[in-house]
Amino acid sequence: MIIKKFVAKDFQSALKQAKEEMGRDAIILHTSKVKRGGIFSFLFTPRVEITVAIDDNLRVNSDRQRKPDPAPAPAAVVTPQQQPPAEAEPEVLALPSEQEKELLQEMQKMKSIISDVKLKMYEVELIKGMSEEVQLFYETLVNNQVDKDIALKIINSVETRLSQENIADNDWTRDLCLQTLQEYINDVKPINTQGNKKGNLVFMIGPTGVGKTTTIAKLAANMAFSDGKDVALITLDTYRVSAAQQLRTFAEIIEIPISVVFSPLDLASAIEQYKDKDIIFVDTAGRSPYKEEHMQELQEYIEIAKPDETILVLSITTHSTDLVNIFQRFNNIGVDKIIFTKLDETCNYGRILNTIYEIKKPIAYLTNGQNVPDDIEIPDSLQLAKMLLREGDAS
Ligand SMILES: Nc1nc2c(ncn2[C@@H]2O[C@H](COP(=O)(O)OP(=O)(O)OP(=O)(O)O)[C@@H](O)[C@H]2O)c(=O)[nH]1
Ligand SMILES: [Mg+2]
Repeated sequence: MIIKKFVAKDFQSALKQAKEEMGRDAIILHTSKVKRGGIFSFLFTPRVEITVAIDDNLRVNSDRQRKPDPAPAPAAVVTPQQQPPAEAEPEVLALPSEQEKELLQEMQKMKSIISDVKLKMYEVELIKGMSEEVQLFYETLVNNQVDKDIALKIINSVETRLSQENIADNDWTRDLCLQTLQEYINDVKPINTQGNKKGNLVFMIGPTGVGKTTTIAKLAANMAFSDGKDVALITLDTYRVSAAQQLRTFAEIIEIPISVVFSPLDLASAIEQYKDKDIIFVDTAGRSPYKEEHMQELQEYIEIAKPDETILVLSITTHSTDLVNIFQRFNNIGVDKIIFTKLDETCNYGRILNTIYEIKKPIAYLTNGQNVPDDIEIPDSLQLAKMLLREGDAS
């Protein structure tokens, strides 16, 4: 950040000097009138002082863009009495870093306010010509926490199709809305249990408490009982005694084998032991995506195991931007599919759309309650679209 003061006879001249010196992106921090001191001060009209700041990076850019200075104007002839006081050299001030930080924060706030206003103007401009039905549809999406820019894209596409087909029918509009929404959320890929391949290895990863272990229990029970598959479990969650015990007790009840693994080497031999099973679920300890050592450890296990599928479990109770951030961290290890859990705890299904729109990964399952094995389903894109229009729920 560079901060300078400019003094001139009036505001316009001071501003002109500042823009020439600092570039067009400079921001005025302060304006004041200054008087010369001394016994003859009454002879001089007050001058204007402006304090101007610019981000160093912006300055470099605007310096590059700036055209060469025009040739100086011929000097006016002045008598000694009219001689203005000598222009002070622009003074470079070093602000204390705390003040600088506050200033930057203020500038960032202003930037975000400006971009909100721009989005609002775009929003108003775009939807004002649309039919009432489509506007209502937009409001429903936004109330359902669909990000405004995504909702605008969707209604724009609905409106274009409506005008192409030239039909102003309410049912038709609704169907077109559902159809358009479905196109955004139609990538659904449950775990592949078809075919004769044995030893299908599925890793379940994700932050703490999102429902990884519960989801594995639901899937293992359904696959063993409803689909007649041969299932085995491996747990890497040895951090809490209760965690491994939770899955071990469950495995004993439904009579499927389980191994508790303490090292990457143990994992390799557990996988070898279960290579003839149809499917092997690996439960991992909830890990903070922001702790490098947690991610490295998980990566080590994944490199050894080379899973067929790595599924990231995300709770829909988490905010959309956090969901995307969490995905990005775990995706450094490699994520194939997503399971969204806890749909029973919110009606703001918009987070599913926001996340999928950003990360572009298939959804494997949705879970909507604590009951094992019932509260899990393969998503149906029409049902999801209806949920986004608040015409249905997750149960
Ligand atoms: N309401 C609701 N609760 C759920 C759902 N899935 C799991 N839970 C609950 O969430 C809590 C945590 O579930 P776990 O399966 O232990 O979560 P986890 O991801 O294995 O947790 P860690 O191993 O500690 O990281 C439990 O109380 C579960 O009953 C769901 O779909 N809806
Ligand atoms: Mg767990």
